[in-house]
Amino acid sequence: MRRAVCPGSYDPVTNGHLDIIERAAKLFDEVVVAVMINKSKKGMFTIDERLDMLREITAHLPNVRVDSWHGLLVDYCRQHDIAAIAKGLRSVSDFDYELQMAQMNRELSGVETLLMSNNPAYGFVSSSLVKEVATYGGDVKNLVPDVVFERLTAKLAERA
Ligand code: COD
Repeated sequence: MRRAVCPGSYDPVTNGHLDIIERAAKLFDEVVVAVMINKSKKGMFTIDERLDMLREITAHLPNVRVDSWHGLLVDYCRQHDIAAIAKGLRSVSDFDYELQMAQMNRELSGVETLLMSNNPAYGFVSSSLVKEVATYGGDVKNLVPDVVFERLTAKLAERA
């Protein structure tokens, strides 16, 4: 079975992420969307909230499952017999960092990285910009799945 992982912080998942997940699901028999836990980075959404949103928006993809992991991505790949990491590339600055991580992960474990060109419609979309724009009252409805928009709106209302 050909398995891939789509790793990320997903704080929160955006339409750009979803596009990459859907495309990876067409290429591999099984895709795991892995929320990588970084304890030194306090996110807006808890890990459970991120997982819930990811489960909801990938419910239409039968070969996609959602998980979380604390530690090295390559250790997750080893434990789950995953041979490839699938990611999206938005820009040259993404490329520099993604290439470095791809080479490190290959050196550590032999796991290959597939870098997919992003959908230009979402080239400017990142979780951090979505949060910043929404925090100051900007409209991000078209940039995130509906469930994320609802949760983001509720979270910001709670904080106000
Ligand atoms: N369009 C297309 N792709 C996108 C878009 C978009 N609009 N936005 C994001 N993406 C893709 C990018 O490929 C990105 O890599 C991925 O989605 C996840 O994005 P984020 O922002 O949710 O997550 P990041 O960038 O914080 O994730 C970094 C990781 C958590 C993947 C990385 O730090 C990691 O692997 N950490 C685990 C610890 C580890 O193994 N470290 C050593 C690495 S060599």
